Order: sequence, then structure tokens, then C-alpha cells
Amino acid sequence: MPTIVIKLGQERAEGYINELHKLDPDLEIREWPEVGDPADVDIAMVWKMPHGELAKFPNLKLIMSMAAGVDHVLSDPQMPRGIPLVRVTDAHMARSMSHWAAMNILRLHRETAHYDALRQRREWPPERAFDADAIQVGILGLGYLGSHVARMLQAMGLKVQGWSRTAKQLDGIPSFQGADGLREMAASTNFLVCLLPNTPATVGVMNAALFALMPRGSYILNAGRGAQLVEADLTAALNAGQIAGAALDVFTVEPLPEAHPFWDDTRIIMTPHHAAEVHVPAVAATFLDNIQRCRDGRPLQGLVNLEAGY
Ligand code: NDP
Ligand code: OXD
Repeated sequence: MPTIVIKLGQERAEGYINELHKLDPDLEIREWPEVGDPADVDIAMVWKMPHGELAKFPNLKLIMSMAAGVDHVLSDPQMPRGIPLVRVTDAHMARSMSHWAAMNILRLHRETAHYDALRQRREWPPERAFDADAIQVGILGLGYLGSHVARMLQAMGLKVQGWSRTAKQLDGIPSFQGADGLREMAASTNFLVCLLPNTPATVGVMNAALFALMPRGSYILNAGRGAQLVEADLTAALNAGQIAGAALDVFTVEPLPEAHPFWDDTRIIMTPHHAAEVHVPAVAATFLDNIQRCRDGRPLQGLVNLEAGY
């Protein structure tokens, strides 16, 4: 039987532990930092494990990220090398990310913050029309989540295009690659949705130069990682009217520091890294399946390409 060490950010991991024990009551699961003898541990299930801790398990055979993103593991300078890393790919998560994107595109398009403010003042504004056909979504990252989001937005009747490292064949969704492709897509996108992984190549991808290519009065949505947005460039673009509003779920520093200017900026809709939720029973079942696969030497689900960094 494998021994699993589990660490779920700031939270207790009992939800996962219960689900794993429902599936296999014999599993030995130790919640960090109560790890016992580190030499017993062969599987690590982690979200935001403090750096340096994974290196303390000499017999580790598999690392499982309890998130879709793996930057929390790969940024650990002491991450043990040569051990497979798998991540969450969960249909429930993809659906809830799609809801986050749809909700915020519509909130920004329909200017709900403005109408909420009018309501507070008991003001009944003059009639006006909102043209849904004017929405052109561009998604940065057409991977597991980005492609689900693209299809859901398309099913809502929105025009959608996307940018990724490799070309995609998604019916009715133009696919762009490379620096030229990004510029071309930005020029015809007024709702830019970021669902990229955090890698050296994606840091700062949403910056003043990119905003300047977009039509005036465009919107930015980020549920990828905070590092992909140059936050000061967003504020400057909002002040200049180049960008009309934003919806952010991820930030350079999380939790967002109390003194951060975004807190008071009503042009920015904020959610606290809650865009997508996982379905714990489904994810626990996939993790258990991966443990079995690892033991049998079969291909793993959600295997991360360590070279690409996602
Ligand atoms: P995937 O690995 O399935 O998709 C990543 C996509 O980004 C792929 O299409 C990939 O291209 C593209 N990409 C990567 N690097 C580049 C690059 N340099 N240039 C252009 N495109 C690039 O990941 P997921 O869709 O599952 O998740 C994406 C990210 O979403 C996660 O890494 C995480 O940071 C974030 N996330 C945030 C959550 C939240 O609650 N806010 C929840 C879950 C995830 P290609 O297809 O060609 O490889
Ligand atoms: C993430 C997640 O990667 O919540 O942010 O899965």
C-alpha cells in the first residue's frame, strides 16, 4: 500500500482524505506536517506545499498537484527531479471556469457595476441598447480549460477565438499562435480572457503593448495567474480609457494586500482565486487511478510536461 502525504494550501484536507478512504479504506494518508518517517512516503498530493518540503521525502514516486496549475510545485527550487508530476483536469472545474468567464463577460458588457451604483442613488437611467454581437472574445490558452470555456461561450452565441502554443482545430474558433498571432488576435478582440499556465514565457503577457493593440474600450479577464498581468499597466490603461474594465480572479500577490489599489477600483471586478471549483470525489478518484497507474507502470492522467512547465 502506498503512503500518501497531503497538503492543501491553508486548509485542512479532510474532504480529500475522506473521499480517498471511501475509495480505498486501506490507504495510509498523512496530512502535512504530521508526516511520520519521511522515508515511508511515496506519493505527495499537494497545493502550495512550502518550498523545500518535497525534497525531504527520499522515496517519492509521484507528485500530484491538487490544482490545474503546477507553478506552485515547479517554482520550488528544491523540487525533486525525475519524478512524474500530474495535475487536475476535471470537467466540473472546466464548467465552473466557463461560468466565471461567461458571468464576467456579461457583467462587464452590461455594465452592472454602473447600474448597481445608479440603483444605490435611486436613479432610473435613460434607455440604452447593448449589442451582444459586438462582443469578440479572445482566449489566451486553449488548453483543457480554455477550450471548454471557448465552446461554452460559443454556445452562448458569442464570437470566440484563441491563442495557444500549438494550432487547434475547434470548429468555428479561429486559432492563433506565436507573437504575430497574439498581435493579430488582440487587434480583433475586445474581451481578452487569460487561461494560460504560469511559465517564464507567459509572465507579463498582458501588458501595455498588448492593450494598445486592442480596440479602445476593451475588457480584460484573468483567471490564469496574476504574474501574467502587469497590474500597473492595467491601471494606466483603465485611466487612459484604452481598457474599460476588468475581471480578475488571480493576482501577483495572493491574498491581495490590503493596500493594493485594485481594492478601491470599481472598474475591476474581483474574485479571490475562486473562478473554478473542483469536484473533490471526481478528483480523488482520478488521483487514486493515477496511483494505480504509477504502480503498474501505465501512462498517467494529467501528466505535466516538465520541460514546457505545464
Ligand atoms: P492546459 O495546460 O490544459 O492549457 C494551457 C494552454 O496554454 C494550452 O493551450 C497551451 O498551448 C497554452 N500555452 C502555454 N504556454 C503558452 C505560450 N507560451 N504561448 C501560447 N500559449 C501557451 O492548462 P489548463 O487549461 O488546465 O489550465 C490553465 C491555467 O489556468 C492553469 O495553469 C492555472 O494557472 C489556471 N487555473 C486557474 C484557476 C482559478 O481558479 N483561477 C483554476 C484552474 C486553473 P498548447 O495547447 O499549444 O500546449
Ligand atoms: C489553480 C486551481 O490552478 O485552482 O489555480 O486549480
